[in-house]
Amino acid sequence: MSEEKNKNNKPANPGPNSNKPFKFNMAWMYGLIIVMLLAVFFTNTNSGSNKELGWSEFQKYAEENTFSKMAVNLSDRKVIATIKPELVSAILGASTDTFAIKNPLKKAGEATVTVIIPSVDKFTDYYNSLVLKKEIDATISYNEGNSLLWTIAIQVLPIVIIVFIWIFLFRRMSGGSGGPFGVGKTKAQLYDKSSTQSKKVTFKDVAGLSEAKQEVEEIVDFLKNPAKYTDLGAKIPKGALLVGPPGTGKTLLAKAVAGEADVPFFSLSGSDFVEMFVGVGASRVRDLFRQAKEKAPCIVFIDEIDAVGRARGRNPSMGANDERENTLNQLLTEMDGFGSNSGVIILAATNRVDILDKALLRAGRFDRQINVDLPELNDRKEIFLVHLRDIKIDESVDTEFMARQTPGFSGADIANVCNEAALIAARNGKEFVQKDDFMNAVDRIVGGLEKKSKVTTVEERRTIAIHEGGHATLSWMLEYANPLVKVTIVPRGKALGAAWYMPEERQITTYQQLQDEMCATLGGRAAEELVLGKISTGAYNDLERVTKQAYAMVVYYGMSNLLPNLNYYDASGQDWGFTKPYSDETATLIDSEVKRIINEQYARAQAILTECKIQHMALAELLLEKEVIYADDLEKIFGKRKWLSRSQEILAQQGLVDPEETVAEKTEDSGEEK
Ligand code: NHX
Ligand code: ZN
Repeated sequence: MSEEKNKNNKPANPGPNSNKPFKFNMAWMYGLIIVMLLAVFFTNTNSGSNKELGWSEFQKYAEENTFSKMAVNLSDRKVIATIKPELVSAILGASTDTFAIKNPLKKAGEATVTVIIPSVDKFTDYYNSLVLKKEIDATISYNEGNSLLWTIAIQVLPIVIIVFIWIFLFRRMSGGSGGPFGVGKTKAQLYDKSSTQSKKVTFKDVAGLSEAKQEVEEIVDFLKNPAKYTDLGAKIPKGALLVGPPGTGKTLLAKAVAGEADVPFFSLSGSDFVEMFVGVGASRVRDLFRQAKEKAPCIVFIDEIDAVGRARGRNPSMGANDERENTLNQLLTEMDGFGSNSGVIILAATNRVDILDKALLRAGRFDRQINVDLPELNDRKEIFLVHLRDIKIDESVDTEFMARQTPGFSGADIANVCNEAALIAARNGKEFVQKDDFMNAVDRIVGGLEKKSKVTTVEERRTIAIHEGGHATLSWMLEYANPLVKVTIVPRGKALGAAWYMPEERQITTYQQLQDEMCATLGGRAAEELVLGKISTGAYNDLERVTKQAYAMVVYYGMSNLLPNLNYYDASGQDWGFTKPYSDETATLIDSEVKRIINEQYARAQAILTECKIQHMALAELLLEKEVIYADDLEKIFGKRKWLSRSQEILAQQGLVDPEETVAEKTEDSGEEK
């Protein structure tokens, strides 16, 4: 299949094998299989449709003068007797004609039976006595029994054929660049002017990513007028690495480069190099670069390059990744191998630069890294505008507001939100997609499907309300905790209830912020213990998050007093296995520090909850009654927040809390929404 594609792409360059007279391909394979099947079929029918008779049964027939010929097979004590045509149906129970059809190798009107005889001598005696006694007119013939030879041949032939094919495949694999069925050919997809690409992507289709776009525009300029750079003695870069989390538009950016530069564009994924055969990956790399050089100037885009580019193992005895390492070595050589002015620019995308082999990143290979980050507020607004182009919306939809509601969303997530909102609106039979469809879509994507019908007992509901009330109380009382948006005890996805926060979009986090966040996360479990005196399994997700955070604080951020300013991050992306970068004593210390941090925050959570017991219980009651409550309901219970400053400011700024608005109005509002 891939062979055909390649041919379509480059009719000027037939493969290296096409001028050989004998071309091994699928047709040959099918031919061989059919021949073998036929052989098996005929050998089977030959013996299968012959009736086999027992010795005494045969004697009975022979004495009735049934046979016209008897052929004695000397080697395997067998006689093949030909029945007189007029008696066939009596013995075989079928007319000669149908028998002849069944066995096309036999002449019409000729039917045989086979019999195993005690021995050739005995049979000869018996025949002679029959000829003497009764008047039978069967002729007898002896043959050397080529049937034995034939059987051997049948048994040996397939093996010979298999060996033949095996040798053939091996020769092709080690020798030519093709390999059997094009295994060693690159799987790269080529897009160029001739290929009927439905829609060309340009920079206009890429929303946000202004810095990355700028970098990439330079590459386009290299391709369009290389002379401008080479005249000054500059070398054209060989490759650029697009780095960023999934869904941020790395592939889109690469496509836009190709669209703008108007040059051929090879697109493939790092995993396309990987195959179970030895040497195939390297061979594919070679083939890719050969094709690219023919098409130069052009762009080669390798998506998910970490599949091949992962750092080579440190202990060679492992040997498990040999094949991938060969592929990587070939890639490294090829990138160095072609002159820098050959006009092949390699773009690669990955979300994990830290695990890539350092040799790949050195200057002369991927000499520039372009960061494609998660979109910030203004970028998200632009992305929303792009995706809303095809959606019928009414004036209630405010992109500014939605961009604020979706911190941490990638471009792909936003596309998903828009689509989901349209689906929700359509489900409700609306003519236009409205603001609350978008809000529901965001909730849906963050939290999963709402499950109003989930059966919960009264007691469970009380536990859930107290748990969520604990989170809410703490995040209200803690200065640096994320501002609360709403609290709900309606099950959604895996969760039975949730407190929704609006995370600040900050670049760095302080120790105090981490502490307060952990304290608020532990608030659910602490509330259960304080109020109910029983704890439940439900908090495991909270505990998991807190434990990971505390571990990161100790091991990555150097934030513990006993292990200050230390970082044990391992960049290779492999598990430490037996070789942790710290001693056993340090491991014990890490464990105890993690425990200490969590215990401190848990105690703090309990202290605050005891202090605010009245408000907490009021909150739980309100939750049980209304199921969903918003930030301003909390304000009614707690009064104005002590540190309005930070969090409330953000909420007001994001339009979630309007300080002017009266409480009564807002309550109506939220009642409407649910
Ligand atoms: C269970 N679910 O697994 C039941 C059905 C303690 C009132 N047996 O902490 O819903 O126990 O503050 C993402 C988000 C699993 C993934 C939440 C995976 C929750 C959630 C377990 C509330 N809110 N726990 C919480 C909860 C549960 C769970 C999750 C997840 C509960 C708690 C889930
Ligand atoms: Zn919780």
